[in-house]
Amino acid sequence: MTRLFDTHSVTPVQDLNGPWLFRTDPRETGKEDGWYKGLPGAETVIVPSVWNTQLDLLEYEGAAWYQRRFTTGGGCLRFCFEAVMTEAEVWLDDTFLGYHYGGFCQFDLIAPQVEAGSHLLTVRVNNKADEHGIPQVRADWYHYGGIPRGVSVETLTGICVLGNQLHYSLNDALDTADCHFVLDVFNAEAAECTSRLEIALGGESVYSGSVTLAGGCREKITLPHFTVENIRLWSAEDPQLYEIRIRTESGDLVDKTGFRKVCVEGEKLLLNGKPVELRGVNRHEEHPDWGFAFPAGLMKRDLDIITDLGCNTIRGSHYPNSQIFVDMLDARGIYFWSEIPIWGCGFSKEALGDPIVVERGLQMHKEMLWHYFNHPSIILWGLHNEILTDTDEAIALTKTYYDYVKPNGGNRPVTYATYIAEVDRCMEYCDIISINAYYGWYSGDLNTWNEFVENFRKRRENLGFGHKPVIFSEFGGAALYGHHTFDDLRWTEEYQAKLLGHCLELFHADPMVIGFYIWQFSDIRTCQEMGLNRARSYNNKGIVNEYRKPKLAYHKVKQLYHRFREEAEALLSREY
Ligand code: ADA
Repeated sequence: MTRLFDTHSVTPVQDLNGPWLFRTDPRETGKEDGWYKGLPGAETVIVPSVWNTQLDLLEYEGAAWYQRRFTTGGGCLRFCFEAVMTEAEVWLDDTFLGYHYGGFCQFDLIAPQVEAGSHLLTVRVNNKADEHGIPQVRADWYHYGGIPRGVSVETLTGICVLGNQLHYSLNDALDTADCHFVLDVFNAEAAECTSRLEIALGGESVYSGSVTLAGGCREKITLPHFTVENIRLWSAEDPQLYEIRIRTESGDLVDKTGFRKVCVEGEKLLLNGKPVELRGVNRHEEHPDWGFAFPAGLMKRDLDIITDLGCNTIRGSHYPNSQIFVDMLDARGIYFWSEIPIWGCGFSKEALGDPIVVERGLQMHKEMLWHYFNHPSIILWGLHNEILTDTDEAIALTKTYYDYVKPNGGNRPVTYATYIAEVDRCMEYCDIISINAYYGWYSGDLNTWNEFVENFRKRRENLGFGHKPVIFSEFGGAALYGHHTFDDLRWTEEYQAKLLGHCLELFHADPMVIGFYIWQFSDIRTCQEMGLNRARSYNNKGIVNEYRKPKLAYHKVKQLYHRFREEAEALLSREY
């Protein structure tokens, strides 16, 4: 697993990144022709990568195969895929190992008894959005296909811990936490096995016991509660992290977490008891040269830019981001909104009611919550984005997701982004109302914004949700990098800066609004289906272009975000 720290020092892990054989399968004959036994006419590519940045495959959507040899000392092997876009079918030699749907979450497949020697690992990938797909065919980003995040294989023996969640609740003084672990445990042996289990948190032993499991059994277990005192709180100003070290007799797992309390109270978002104004950007984990295979070095640079801008938060629009990216946010103290790729306009009413779609989305929420639970930087879970929230189908879907995410999300507020706030019927199922609106771009002008905010304030009261804080989760307009004017013409850098400046001043002055996420950090490639409003087939609403060169709006936002931060600090020092 590609993290900011080593996840194992005992369990043997082999990196499977690097050269793989690759070929497309436009006629989908590969399975029939047994390509998992050997890939005819293949070229060598480097994994992680996506194929839609390759010159000859820029627009290819469909099936493709990846294959590589590796050598093992034998035993029980766990193949870990950090992300495969979008569907993955995996073979080890000619044995089918398993299937995974959904492009942005990690998954693993276990082969219990593998002989020592050389083996063939094959992945058939399909990035063609099907009719029950998440995302749907029409999405405002490019459906890159490939293996954009890392692959590794672990050799497991005896009892192993494959994952963990540290659940906690802090006392009122925020200095003591009542904690317990939930572990994903597995017995790699064919016969029943018992192992000692030791856990240290922040260098202190917090659990010492044993686990017994039947042969080949994998299950989630909940360990007894324990108390941690003298908590070093995680916050944006002082992002204190605790290392988690889990040991069995034959394996280990290392993770990190942080303690902080995030909650909504009386129209405010409180972080460790203090009100926070979210000053953010929406960011796609995307780059024209790399697609979704976003290099970690560039993630760091994006964060340097975003920090320079004065942001304290990022919305991971519109899918779970790489674990290493969220590790960086934990380490730097930047708040994160994490969501799944249920992206608006593509979803008809029928699709929202389609049991396969509902189930796929629920599964994505389960995977996101399981794998990202320990990150202190994640302060908000997003259920979906811009769906038809005025329909019965959307109400049912939102309720299903809220009912799962709220109790299982580690005491975090839950939200979703609506684009029809005037008629939305799902607001019961969120703790914070998040609104996307594009006045001054797709419709209306700057003044429309002021009317809209006033009207929504009344609607919020009338609905009985006057206590729910509001985030403006998207707003903005496109500017072509380098396009300037003397007038307020759309598509110019001047107009974009003016529009964002207007919105930010309006939101910042409004007590109902606790945060704002500009659409968007950088220009991104999008699909042709998005039509003529997407010059260059890019969404050009970035305040930096796709190569991270700043537009005028960048400087405008920077000036405002730094001023807002100073004002917030001055207010806090008076109140606390
Ligand atoms: C929506 C959507 C974004 C983007 C934006 C736009 O709000 O959530 O992904 O498509 O509109 O640029 O129009």
